[in-house]
Amino acid sequence: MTEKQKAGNDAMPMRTGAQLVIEGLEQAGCKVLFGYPGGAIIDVFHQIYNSPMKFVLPRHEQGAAHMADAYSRATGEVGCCLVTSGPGATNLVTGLATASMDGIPMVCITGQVSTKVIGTDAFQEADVCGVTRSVTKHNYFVKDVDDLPRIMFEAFHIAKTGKPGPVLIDIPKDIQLAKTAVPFPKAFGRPGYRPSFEGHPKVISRLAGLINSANKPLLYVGGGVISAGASELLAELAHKTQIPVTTTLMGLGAFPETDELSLRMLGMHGLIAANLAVKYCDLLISVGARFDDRVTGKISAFAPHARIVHIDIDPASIGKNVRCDLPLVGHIKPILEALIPQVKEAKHDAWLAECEAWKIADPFEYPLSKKGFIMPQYVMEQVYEVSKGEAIICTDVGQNQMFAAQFFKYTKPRSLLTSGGLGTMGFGLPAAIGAQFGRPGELCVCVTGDGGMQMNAQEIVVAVEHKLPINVVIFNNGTLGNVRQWQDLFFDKVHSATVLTQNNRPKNEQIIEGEACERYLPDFVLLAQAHGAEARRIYKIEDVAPALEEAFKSPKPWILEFIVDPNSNVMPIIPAGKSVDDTIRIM
Ligand SMILES: Cc1ncc(C[n+]2csc(CCOP(=O)(O)OP(=O)(O)O)c2C)c(N)n1
Repeated sequence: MTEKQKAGNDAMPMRTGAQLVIEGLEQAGCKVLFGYPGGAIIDVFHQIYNSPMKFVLPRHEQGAAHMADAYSRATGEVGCCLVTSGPGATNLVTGLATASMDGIPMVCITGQVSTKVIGTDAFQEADVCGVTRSVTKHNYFVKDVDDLPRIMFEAFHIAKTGKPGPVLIDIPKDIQLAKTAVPFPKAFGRPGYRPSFEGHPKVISRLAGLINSANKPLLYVGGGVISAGASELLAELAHKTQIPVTTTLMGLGAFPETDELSLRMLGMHGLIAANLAVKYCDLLISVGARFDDRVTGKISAFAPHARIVHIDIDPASIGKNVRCDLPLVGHIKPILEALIPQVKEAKHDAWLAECEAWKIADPFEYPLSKKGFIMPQYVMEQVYEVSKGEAIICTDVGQNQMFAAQFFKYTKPRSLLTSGGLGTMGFGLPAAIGAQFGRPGELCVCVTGDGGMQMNAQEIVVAVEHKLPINVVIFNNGTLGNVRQWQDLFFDKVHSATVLTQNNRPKNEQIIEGEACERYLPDFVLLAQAHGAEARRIYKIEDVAPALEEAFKSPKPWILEFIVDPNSNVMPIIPAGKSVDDTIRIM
């Protein structure tokens, strides 16, 4: 039976492709749609007008992608966006790559020029499927309107099952105008796509045996635990077996950092205790993490005494970077449900005492500013204190991201939204907006740098338009701090292209003595006010907490620009490709 015959049986009314896009989004449960219009998608936008979905107009398609991505990270639902052909679609690329690297489910719809002019270099034509192939989990080019109901349905299924990721649907204009009576399918019908769900029972039993006989076991937890909704089960496993837990940047919040078993974040800027635990453990159980280079450093020195177990939904990630003694492919939830009854209650007192001693010896710490500046780490500690640890922290990329990871203790999943894999500067502000749409009423804080803030600053107005009470904390250190730090450490202190300003500080304050007076940064307070947001610049340590208190209480969007020590560094650091033995501590 053809699709058209099926349609006849179900007696569906004729609908245009444009109507089907909106219907498909609604049926899939999309509540907030982020997008930007244009000629090749105008027919779909015409249909939005009467839809119950909330539509948000970011001021750049990159903003739309990050908002939809963060909406998904904050809620666990699929993030959706809708843009036009050509530049509208190519502007999505960074957002798609960001979501793809971190396994975030999204459905993005792009308009395309009409099928009859494809390949003629028509106005605003771009090979969007070609361009986005490697940064999406899957993409579709719709050639026949009859296929559209199935494609809309499948896209959501593919985005959120297996290892989640972004799916793109490219729809030519004539297909948006064409009509069909084909109904939406009721079930997914592609036999070739069957991500494994239950882990293999024999492998789960072998893992239980390894856990029961280990002396120095360690749980190494990634963002997969959060996307699987398996945090509670993970805590149950850790508590029953008394296994310490370290998380990746993406895994922060999967296990409470306030728990005695927590060794907090591992890796390049992780807690030394976590990296030492990896070095000395005899069983490393990776749950939903992918052994990326920021975690492993020198691979030959990574967990040298341990059997390595890798639990992941994505078979392609097993053994990709690091040898694996026991692979366990499947959804983390059913795997942990099957594993927990098979493991014995244990104590590991000596091992935990060893870990505790490392924690006490080397906590995350920072020096006081030599010139009396505010330290960015102090601001982050105050964000934690003033919010009482109850906030959704959305970061940019750079030192600010690492300070947010080190000086805020994450206790709940989906409380740190950050671009872990791609490391996308400009993610923080649109992410805070997307997250606030997903979780209205919760305190939402964007932590960013003076460089990253300039990458998507146009989105401030979206927070103003929608009266979102987001708070933006800018660390103004006058440099692209993270790169400047590497230049200081590894490039003879030559600050090539990393200095944004020499002085953003009041002339009458002692702390600027001897500094030049040029400013190549916007005045962030004026910039925020120009967009209609509340804003304030903070120079003094004693003003940090009151400024945060005022902003956090306010129902309006607030931009706080903290003038921080230009020389502050993220410590400790394991230089790229090195091991914990090469850790550099305080500088
Ligand atoms: C889009 C993008 N371009 C370049 C980089 C490389 N990069 C990583 S951190 C960094 C500096 C960030 O500076 P800033 O936003 O001021 O934050 P800070 O490190 O000072 O906290 C740069 C340029 C990146 N991560 N993303």
